[in-house]
Amino acid sequence: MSKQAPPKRTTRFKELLNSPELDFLCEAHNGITARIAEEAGFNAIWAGGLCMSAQYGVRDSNEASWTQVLEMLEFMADASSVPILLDGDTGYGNFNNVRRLVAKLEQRNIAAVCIEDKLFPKTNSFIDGNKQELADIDEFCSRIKAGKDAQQDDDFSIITRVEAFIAGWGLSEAMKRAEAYHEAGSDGILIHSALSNPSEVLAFKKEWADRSPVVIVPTKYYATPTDIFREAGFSLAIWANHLLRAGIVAMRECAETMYREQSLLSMEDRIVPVKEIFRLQGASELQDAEERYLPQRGDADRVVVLAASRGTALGALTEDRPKTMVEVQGQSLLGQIISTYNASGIKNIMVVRGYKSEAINLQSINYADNNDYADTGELLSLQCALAADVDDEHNLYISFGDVLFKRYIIESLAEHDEDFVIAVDTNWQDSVNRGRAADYVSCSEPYTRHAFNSRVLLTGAGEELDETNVHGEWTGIMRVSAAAMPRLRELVASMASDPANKKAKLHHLLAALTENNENVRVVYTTGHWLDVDSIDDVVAAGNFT
Ligand code: SPV
Ligand code: MG
Repeated sequence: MSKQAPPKRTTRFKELLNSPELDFLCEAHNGITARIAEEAGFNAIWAGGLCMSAQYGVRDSNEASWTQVLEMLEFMADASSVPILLDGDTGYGNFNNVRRLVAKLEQRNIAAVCIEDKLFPKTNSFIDGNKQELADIDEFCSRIKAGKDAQQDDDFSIITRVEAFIAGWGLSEAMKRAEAYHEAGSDGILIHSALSNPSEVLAFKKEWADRSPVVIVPTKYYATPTDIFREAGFSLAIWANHLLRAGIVAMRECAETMYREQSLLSMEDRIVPVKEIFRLQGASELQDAEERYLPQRGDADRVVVLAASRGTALGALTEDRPKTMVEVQGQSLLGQIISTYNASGIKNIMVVRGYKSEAINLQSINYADNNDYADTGELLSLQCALAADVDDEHNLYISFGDVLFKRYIIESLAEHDEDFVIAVDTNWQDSVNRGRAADYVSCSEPYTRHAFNSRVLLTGAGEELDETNVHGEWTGIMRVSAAAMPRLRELVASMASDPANKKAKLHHLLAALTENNENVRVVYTTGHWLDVDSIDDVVAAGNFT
């Protein structure tokens, strides 16, 4: 079924104007106030000249050009979906200016315009109103006719504003003018008054009866009960400047408080959070669109770096800091690991701390603490991270805090969009020759040139694998797809619940994955990484560039 488009804004405004019920327009003067007015429930917006000029910091005397007004209207129409009635002042000139104005308003999705029977440049009605000169009736009628002739959309409305009372004239002048404007094609009369009671507008409405809809702006006679307007049969009441006036109170109080207190503290609970600004701007729509349209890059990936252990073999170097904070070439191992991930576009990093956790204090990364680090192994540290902030919506890289590697390794893992991918060094004999503990692995195929193209899978892992079965040494770097995260989480939890696994290492996890029939894809590399286990390794790390 095709979605039915809502009626046009021009049509909705015309209906509001012509309906027998009293309806209300709220002032707005920019995009965000238009949205606030609409969210409050108003069915239409008054783009008032007073407030639009004030938000530009100028007077309501046509100091802002009409194209500057138009520019702001475009933002208001984009930020809202209700009809907007522009306060078009005098029409910014003669008949010719009005017809161009109407054409431009239609292009900007503005539903209606109100023009007042004064001369350009106008002055606000509440500044020496009775000194203001009214337009010649015939000349003003030519503005109305030209505007009506210019409109392309039959439902666009032109309201004409009678300023006779403002300028000190009586009811008969107001009636004479309203009659002429009605005759010229006006869709409704806005009868304005500067009195603090509604006597003028009520007298006019009584005399005018229902010849056409009548609109009022009760700024000065604000104390009049709304039912009086309703009973008199007015069509629309405009609350013409109240968002701006409310904003001035709030902004002034905020500015004065911050200035006086030289602190933000006491204001924070009295203002909206920044995320409310984002909501009003529609930020979430952009985030959704980014997911739809932008290629999903590494910034959607996350990293857990396991760095809870001390690294006793490094002796005095780790007396006051864990191994991961030992500096090589002026930067800690952890700092170098983070830089490598960052260089691949991955910035969402969590470090699991344990020994001397306070010494790991790098900025802009998340932390999980394994307080039982002395009695637990890598598997339980990983579980700490999974229980903390690591979600199941991103791919996850797992790294050790003492393994340096080249960006190339991350990128080669990222090329394989399988659930589990590990980087395996073909040069495993080196560790055997040096008699060091290493995470040996056996694979479905040994490394050959041919294996470069085939899908090699992990078949076993451990420190004690039979040499005849060994095909490589795991670098400690692993990538888990977002889809596989719930399975990883479940496996880690079930292993961790067995007290026998308290000190389990990640090669135990690799072995368990294969036993669970998970396909763990092996990417063979040669070199490009360094496991810092001894003082010699620290020296070697100094040459690792
Ligand atoms: C406006 O809001 O700009 C108006 C109404 O024209 S008044 O300020 O009362 O003239
Ligand atoms: Mg105005």
